[in-house]
Amino acid sequence: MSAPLLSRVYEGGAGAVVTKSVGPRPRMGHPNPTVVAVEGGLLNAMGLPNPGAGYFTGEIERLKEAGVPVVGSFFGASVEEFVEVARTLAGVGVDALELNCSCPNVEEEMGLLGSDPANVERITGAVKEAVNLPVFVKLTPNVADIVEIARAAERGGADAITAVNTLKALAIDVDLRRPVLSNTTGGLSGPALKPVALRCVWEIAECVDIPIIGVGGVSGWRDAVEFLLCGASVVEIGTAVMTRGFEVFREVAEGIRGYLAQNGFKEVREIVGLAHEA
Ligand code: RRO
Repeated sequence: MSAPLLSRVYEGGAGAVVTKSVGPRPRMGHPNPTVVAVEGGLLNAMGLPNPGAGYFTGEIERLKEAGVPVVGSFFGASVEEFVEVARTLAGVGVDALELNCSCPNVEEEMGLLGSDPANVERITGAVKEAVNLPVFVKLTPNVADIVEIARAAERGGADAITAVNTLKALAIDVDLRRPVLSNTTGGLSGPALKPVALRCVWEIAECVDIPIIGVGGVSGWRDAVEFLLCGASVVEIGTAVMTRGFEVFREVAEGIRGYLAQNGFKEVREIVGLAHEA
């Protein structure tokens, strides 16, 4: 997303914006079709298209000039690449970094770095050492035990866990008798992902002490409150921007405020994790 689009997210009521993930070099991404609507959400196999961190810095500078809090999402294929991109983004003043080791659409090229706890700990540790910024580690739900990965990120020094990236999935075209996406599989986002994401946040909240950023199928304030009650301190919204427009951020923020007031709470933090209490 470009600076003008991300500015509209901020003007729509978001507290901060998260960029599309950038890597060390420009990438075309996968050939079309890369996105398809499915029941309950979207399947994407974008394949990490991005202009490269060097080019993207201009977009971040424009956002910072406009006073927008920016979380720079980034990826690499090795520890060295993660560190290189983190340094580049830190150099142009992002407020925090989201370390994306969980894209489901580039496994053949990069493997799924985020499904190996040792990798996650090593990459997180190296990035934390290289930059003086909060680092959020975004996890994949495509693992048997997400808690093991969350613990590894915490050991590596992560300041928060972002849970979760998309769920690996497939759509078939019955007329073509082929998978719809050129990449065959894609990542499922939107309402269909929400129960999986909530379960992940729930499990992580029981086992780690750092804050959790909930993401996956938030399209209204009730969804956001569900994530907060499960243990998330903040939520991110992605797919709902396509269905609800940029106003979704203000609607969700106002809805949370209304829920707190009606139920006698003053601050969001009072309801974080409340569903775990007996
Ligand atoms: O670009 C993508 O294919 C992509 C990424 Br980087 C990601 O983190 N999650 C996703 O569903 N798609």
